Amino acid sequence: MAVERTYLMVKPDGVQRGLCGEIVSRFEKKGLKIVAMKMMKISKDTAEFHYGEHKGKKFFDSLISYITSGPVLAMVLEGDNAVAVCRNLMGKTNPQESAPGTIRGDYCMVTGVNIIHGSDSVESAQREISIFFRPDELVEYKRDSDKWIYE
Ligand code: D4T
Repeated sequence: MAVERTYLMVKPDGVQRGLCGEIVSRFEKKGLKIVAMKMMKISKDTAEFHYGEHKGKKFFDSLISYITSGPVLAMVLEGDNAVAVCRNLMGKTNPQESAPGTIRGDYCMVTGVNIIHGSDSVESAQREISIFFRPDELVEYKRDSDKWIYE
């Protein structure tokens, strides 16, 4: 097993549309373990740092105003190969290319308002978790159902 942690965030459109429960439920039902979760409003500085790799691109300003436009639901999920598993559950960045059955495939229409963020590598996950959570907010616990989820 390659147990990983990944950073997921229901974006402001998902919160406003009342889809937090539905989205969290999909990850839970799949078998991912919730290690941390909180509602927060992201400051402009933090948003620009988080999305630093996109600075200078034409969509950067609208991306920052969108992600800071309302509260987000931030979470850390853990599981075998969690980064890739969560990206698969989310679907492609462009919701019109996301497969039905994925979160973006089922719940949104355009890239600029695409409902959820998820880390794209283990390195990004470590960076993003440290931006949004203090170490003491990550909860260590044994989950009894793991023996029914993993061989
Ligand atoms: P995030 O980071 O939000 O999970 O999205 P992805 O990992 O799936 O995609 P990304 O980093 O390439 O893009 C980050 C963010 O920018 C928005 N975006 C992206 C946009 O508004 N227009 C665009 O052309 C692209 C490529 C959507 C997600």
